[in-house]
Amino acid sequence: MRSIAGRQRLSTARDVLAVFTGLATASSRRIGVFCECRYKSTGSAFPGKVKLGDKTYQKDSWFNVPDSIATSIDRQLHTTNDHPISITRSIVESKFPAPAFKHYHDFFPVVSTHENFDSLGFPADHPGRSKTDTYYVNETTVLRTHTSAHELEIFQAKESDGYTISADVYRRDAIDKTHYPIFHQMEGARLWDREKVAHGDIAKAVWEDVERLPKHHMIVEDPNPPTHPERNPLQAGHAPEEAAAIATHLKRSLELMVVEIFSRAKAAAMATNPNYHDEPLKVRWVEAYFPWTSPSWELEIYWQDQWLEVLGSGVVQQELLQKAGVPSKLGWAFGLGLERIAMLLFEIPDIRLFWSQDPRFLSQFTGVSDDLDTLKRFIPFSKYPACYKDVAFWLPPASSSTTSAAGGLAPPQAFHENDIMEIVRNIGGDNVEDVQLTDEFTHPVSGRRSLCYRINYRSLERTLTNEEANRFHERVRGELVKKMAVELR
Ligand code: FA5
Ligand code: MG
Repeated sequence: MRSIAGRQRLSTARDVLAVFTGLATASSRRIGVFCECRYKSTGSAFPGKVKLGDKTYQKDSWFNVPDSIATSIDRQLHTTNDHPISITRSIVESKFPAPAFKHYHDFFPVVSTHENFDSLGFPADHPGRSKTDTYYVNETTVLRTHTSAHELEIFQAKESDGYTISADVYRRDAIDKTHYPIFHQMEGARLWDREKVAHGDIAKAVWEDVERLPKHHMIVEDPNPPTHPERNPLQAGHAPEEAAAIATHLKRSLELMVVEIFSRAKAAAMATNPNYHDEPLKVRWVEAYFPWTSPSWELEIYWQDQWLEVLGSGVVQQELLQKAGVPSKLGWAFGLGLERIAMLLFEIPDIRLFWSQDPRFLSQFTGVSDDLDTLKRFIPFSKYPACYKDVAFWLPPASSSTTSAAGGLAPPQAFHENDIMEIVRNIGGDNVEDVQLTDEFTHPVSGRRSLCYRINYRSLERTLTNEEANRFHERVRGELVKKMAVELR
């Protein structure tokens, strides 16, 4: 496991990949080096230009955006009428109402490394910057990996006390039912100005706003102290009662959002089954770390037998607000995964479904954008058979250490599991449900490592024949040899 050094615990092994844990390690630096020299994307070859949306960019040797990603930029699911991502966005936005909150939807996904990383205080060697985790257009231009890329400019614009931004974001990531290389986030923030609140008393002003928020009866596990000197420090310049008030406002606001989602989910379930009996909700706050917030937390919800992380959040670093030219303001920010919330709301079992153009999927949401009260739970149209195929290989001697979604570490030329994920995605597309490491082994004499991955080929829309799955699998095996120099076993 990549060391998380007590800063953050992770709900699922996959979330260890979360690139924003802020813990740069020696290994992660090496991952970047490995990828630069060893891994080539299947996107159009460098040099030249690439068209993304309606803009054209100069590529360089950093370019690693596959065609399947480039061509999905135009989809904009978060603003597509009657799409479950857009419906979920509207419901979440309704809990952050105007005039305190302004809602932004149309920030373009190609941003500078300064916006995505530097402006937020990501260290130069942060793993999130590596080509194994991020899609680069060129050395200084990326597909944003999170909506926080726009925090600085919105704070600078000073258009409102609070805002939400919803947008498509891009990450090279694991393949499973809750991770997808394009997904949608909603960022939110709320600031208070020392120069505008009565007597400069931020804590009092925030507590008054907390009192104005509705109460709820959801049970939330939150054993965390408001701040912790090592794990979740109070910022210099913040009084403990200010941080505590801001944290309470942040957590209550987000809990009310969760209550809204689950009330709507329950109403939808009862509309089809009046005897529907829901399980008690399990929700918890856990300490986290982001370079631009402190203290920080993530919110997790127990779903389908595991803790699902739905958002990251915290008290905004004063340094960021100073950079934005608003040093007298203090407040909170969060970023949530809209797919994860939509999966809870509609009971959508697999994240790939959001990209489906199948009328059996899309027609289930017709009319809901105009009347959210007509929302119904998703009814799966079919479950087609799984087709499991294994691929086992020796890593090349120089990269017999791995680093992976689940951590792991890495002398020179480690390979990264995300490179495998991308090869599989580029070949199998949405016909791949899941890719899991099932076995690993180090030869006692040679020290070489062998890995075995199990790929589940399963379409959401039809039964794949064994021949089709075999064809995908043969190509995957070939590309692993060609691009990663593995020796198949
Ligand atoms: C962030 O992206 C931070 N920008 C959130 C933040 C904003 C923190 C503002 C503080 C202040 P994280 O990497 O944990 O954090 O992602 C946020 C959420 O995006 C996750 O909780 C999860 O719900 C969702 N998410 C992350 N990766 C994926 C993925 N591959 N597929 C679908 N959803 C994902
Ligand atoms: Mg996270």
